[in-house]
Amino acid sequence: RKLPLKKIAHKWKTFGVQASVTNFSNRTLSSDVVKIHPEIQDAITCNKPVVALESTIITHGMPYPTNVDTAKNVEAIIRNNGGIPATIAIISGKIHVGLDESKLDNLANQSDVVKVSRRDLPYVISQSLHGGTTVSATMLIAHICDIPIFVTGGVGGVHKGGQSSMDISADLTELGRTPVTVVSSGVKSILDIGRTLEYLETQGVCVATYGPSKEFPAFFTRSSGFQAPYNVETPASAAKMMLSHAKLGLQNGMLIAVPIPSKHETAGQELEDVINDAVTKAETQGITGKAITPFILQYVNEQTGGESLKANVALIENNADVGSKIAVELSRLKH
Ligand code: PSU
Ligand code: MN
Repeated sequence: RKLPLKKIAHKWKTFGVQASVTNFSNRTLSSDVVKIHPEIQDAITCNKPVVALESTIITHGMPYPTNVDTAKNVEAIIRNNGGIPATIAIISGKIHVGLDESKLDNLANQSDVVKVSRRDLPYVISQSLHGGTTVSATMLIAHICDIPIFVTGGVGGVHKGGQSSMDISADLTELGRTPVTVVSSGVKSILDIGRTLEYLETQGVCVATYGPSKEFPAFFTRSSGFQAPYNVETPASAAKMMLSHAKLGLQNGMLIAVPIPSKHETAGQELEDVINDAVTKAETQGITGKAITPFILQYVNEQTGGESLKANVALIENNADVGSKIAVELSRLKH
């Protein structure tokens, strides 16, 4: 079975988006590689407000069962706002777009699962492995399926010392080459936030905070000391930006940074100390590459007695609320 790409292309054409059309008409996806849930397939074809969700957050970002509970809550929040959630993961070498409860449960409780960014896709699929998709892989898959918006907690960035280690998350180059809007709470202070914003500028990524301030959020905290170039105050204004982006046929992504709700903010020197500690521990234990982010997340959660995990859950749920409202507005603008 082939995806009805012609239909999708037609939708975009009526909308004046030539670049996407070219992209899609050249692509044939067999259900061999990608399995799109019928509800989501229908929603995409009808321009309903589909919201993509990543799965590394489930497989490597949070412990069981908080991971699966959060994944389900996030889906419920999106549905409540009139959106259709599309959680993306790899199960036995097949990309699934939309997971039912039992698949979600299995994935969340699975130890044999690869953290999959763009570069890992060919291997994991060919070897029939399970994979939790990071921001980069999820963006790529969302784009292939014509889902323009994607909600998560935090994106990867330039790691501290990245100017010499060259540890720069593939999320940033993905934002530079894949036209999907990512809604996140910025990047954590485990990363070099200033350099991350510089890198995004180089990649031509439009970055806007959500709310009254341009202060770029630092995941657990509402402020990082760095400013985003823009801010959007409503879902409608974020959706308008997405529409302009689509009309221009821009082939890179956008980042909308939503600060954690004030009542869940775990600001403070204590948290900063724990994070710095985690970065040092990772170094002395020789943890490198893709293992660094999960290691630090786990360490910080343990050291804060679960406080950071609570904040993590709260901000993702809030991002799902904001992201689905943007998706609903976008779908309105398209009709
Ligand atoms: N930040 C979080 N939680 C996460 C991640 C980042 O607070 O789970 C995950 C996301 O999937 C992101 C990935 O795309 O880590 C980035 O990993 P790396 O730094 O190895 O590129
Ligand atoms: Mn890395």
